Amino acid sequence: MPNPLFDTLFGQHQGKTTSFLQMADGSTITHNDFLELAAQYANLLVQLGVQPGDRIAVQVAKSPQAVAVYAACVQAGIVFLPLNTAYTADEVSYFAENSGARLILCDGKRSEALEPVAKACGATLETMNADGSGSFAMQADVMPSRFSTVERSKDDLAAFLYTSGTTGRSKGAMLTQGNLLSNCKALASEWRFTAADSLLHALPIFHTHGLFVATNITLLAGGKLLFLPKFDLDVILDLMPQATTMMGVPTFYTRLLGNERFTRTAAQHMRLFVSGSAPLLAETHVHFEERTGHRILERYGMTETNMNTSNPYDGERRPGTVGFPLPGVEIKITDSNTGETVPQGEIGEIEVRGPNVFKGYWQMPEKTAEELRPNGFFITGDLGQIDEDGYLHIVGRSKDLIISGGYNIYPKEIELLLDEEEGVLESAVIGVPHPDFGETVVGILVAEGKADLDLDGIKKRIGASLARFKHPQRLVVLPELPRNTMGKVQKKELREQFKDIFMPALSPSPNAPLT
Ligand code: MCA
Ligand code: AMP
Repeated sequence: MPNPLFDTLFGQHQGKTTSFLQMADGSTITHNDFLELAAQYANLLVQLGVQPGDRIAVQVAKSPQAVAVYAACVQAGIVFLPLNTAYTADEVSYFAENSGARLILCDGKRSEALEPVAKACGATLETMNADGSGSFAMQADVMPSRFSTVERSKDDLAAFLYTSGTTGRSKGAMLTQGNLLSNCKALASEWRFTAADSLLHALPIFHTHGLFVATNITLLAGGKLLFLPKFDLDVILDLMPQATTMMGVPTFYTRLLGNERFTRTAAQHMRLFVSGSAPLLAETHVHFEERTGHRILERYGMTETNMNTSNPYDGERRPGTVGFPLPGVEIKITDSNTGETVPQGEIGEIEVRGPNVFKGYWQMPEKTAEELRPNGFFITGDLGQIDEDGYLHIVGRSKDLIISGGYNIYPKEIELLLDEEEGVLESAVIGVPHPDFGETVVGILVAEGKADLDLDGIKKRIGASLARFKHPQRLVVLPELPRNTMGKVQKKELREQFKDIFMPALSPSPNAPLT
C-alpha cells in the first residue's frame, strides 16, 4: 500500500544490512533490524487498539527504540506526538487530553505520575525506559517482524508537535506526511546528504530539529546517525573523528568553542556544521571559522513550517543571516498592520508559504485563521529584513517568546502562574542574554500593597507545574511595571534594564542576589 513518508524514509531500506544507528559504545543497528523492530511495534499498536489517524503521546528518553516508535506510527498511519522529557505531569496532561491521545508511552519511572492522566483521558498507558525495556517492548517481543503498511497520502497527518502560544495555551501543530517529506527532500539536496554521511546526533528527538531535520534527512539519504542520548561535550569530541556532519543549536557551538580539545585538527575532516532553532551570534560564526576553518551553515525554521530558509552550501554563508528560501518555499516581509509586502530592505513580519507549511492547529480554527492566511502564507511572528543580495536577516520577534538553549518558552504561561501567587499584584516574564543558553528567563514581580514576597517559595511552587527549563533563573521585585500611554507593559524597557545580569563581563557572579 502506498505510504509516501514510510516508503521514502524507511521502506527503501528494507532488507539492507547497512548501519543506521551507531551508539556511543560503538554498537550499531542496521536498517533492516531497525525496520523489523518498528514492524513489531506497529503490530503491537494495532493490537492495543490504536487506529490510523489516532494520536499517541510519547514522552520517553532518546533511544533507538524511541525512533522505532516514530517509524511504527508512520507505517501504521498513526499520528506521532513526541513530548519533551522535562514536561511535568500537569503539562503532559494537557497535551494528552487536548490531542485525545489513545495511548501514552512513558518511562517506567513516570508511570505512577501519569497513570491518573491516562485514566482521565481514557488512554492506555505503556512504558518504555531509556534502555528500551518496559511493558511496550515486552509485548512487542512476540509480535511479527513484518507489518502491512497502512495506505496514506501526502495530505494525511503524520505528527502533532505542540507549540506554546502568546495566550499561554499550547497549540497542536498538525504536520502532514507531505510537510515532512517535502522538507527533508529539499534539505538533503541543498546540504548534499548521501549514504556516506555520518551525522553526529546529540539533539533531543521530541522536536523538529532532532527528528524531522536530522533524522529524516539521514534516513532519506541512507546515511548513519552517531546517536547520543544527549549533548555531552566529551563524548561529542570522542566521536567527531567518525562523523562527517553535525547539527545543533547555538549552545552546542559555543560550548564546543569553550573546549580546548576542539581544534582545527579535530574538525578538519568534517563536511558540514549546521545551526538553527535560535539565533547564532555572528561573533560565534566568526570564532568558529577562526578556530576550525569551517563556516557554520545557519538555517531558519519553525515547528509549524519545518525549515524555511538556509544559507547556501556552496555560496557565501553570511554570519547573522539565515540565507535564502528553500526550493519551493516563498518568503515575504510584510507590514503587520496592513499585511502588504514592505519595500525591499525594510523590516517587517516574516511570512512563509510552501509545501512545508502545516495544516493548522488541532481543533483551534480561530488560532489557525489568525496565523495562516487564506492564501496559504503563515505569519511566523518573527521580524525580518531581506538584504540587497537576498539573504534573510531575523531582526527580532513580534511574538512574546524566549528561546533558551533552543527550547521555546512563552512568558504568558509563567506569568499566569506568578499572578496567582499570594501577594503578587502582577508580573512580567522576560528573556535576558545568557552566555550559555543565549537567553534565559527572568520574572519581574510587583507586590500587592506592602506584601513581602517569599521569592524562594514562589519559585518552588510555580516550578512544580513547569518543566525545569522554563523556571525563572531570577525573580526580581519592582515597585511597578513600565507601561506606555495605552497601559501596555513595556517589556523592551525591562529587557534593557536587566540585559546584563547574567553576562560575565558585567556581573561576575550570576547568582549574586539582586538588590
Ligand atoms: C537544560 N536545562 C536548561 C536547558 N536545557 N535550562 C534552560 N534552557 C535549556 N535549554 C537545565 C536542566 O533542567 C538542568 O537544570 C540544567 O539545565 C542542566 O541540565 P542538562 O540536561 O545537563 O542540560 P544540558 O545537557 O546541558 O542541556 C542543554 C542543551 C539542551 C544541550 C542546550 O537544552 C538541548 O539539547 N537543547 C536543544 C533543544 C532543541 O533541540 N531545540 C530545537 C527545537 P538543573 O540542573 O537546575 O536541574 S525545534 C525548533 O526550535 C525549530 C523548529 C528549529 O528551527 O529547529
Ligand atoms: P519553534 O516554536 O520551536 O518551532 O521555534 C521557532 C522559532 O525559533 C522561530 O519562530 C524563530 O523565532 C526561532 N528560530 C529558529 N531558527 C532560528 C535562527 N536560525 N535564527 C533565529 N531564530 C531562529
